Amino acid sequence: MSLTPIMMSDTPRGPGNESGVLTKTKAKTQRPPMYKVMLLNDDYTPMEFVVHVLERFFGLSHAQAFDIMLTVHKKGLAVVGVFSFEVAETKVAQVMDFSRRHQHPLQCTMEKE
Ligand code: TYC
Repeated sequence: MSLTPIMMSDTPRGPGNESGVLTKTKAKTQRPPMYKVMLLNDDYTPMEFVVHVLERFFGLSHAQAFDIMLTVHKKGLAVVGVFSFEVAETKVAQVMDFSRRHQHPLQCTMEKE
């Protein structure tokens, strides 16, 4: 017959638990960091091209795309969407590649939220 040691399995181990005060550990769930994808204004990219980019790569309606394009035109930049790192990186690369292939200087960047 073997003796099984009694474990206080709900009491956090390590220093600082000798007081007789019971403490609970809470496993905190971590949300992944999110990234804002932004479009920047310039003087050369045609408005219709920007609207097309917003429809094509961000799934926006024509009206939503037009509104965001106008915000960028007037304010200098706007957040187009918020995504995980990988998705944001892909959107930025797609916009930059598409713009360059059409010889427009449109800039798209990402920033941690
Ligand atoms: N300012 C540009 C023009 O007058 C239009 C434009 C809008 C360019 C948004 C870039 O991200 C942009 N043709």
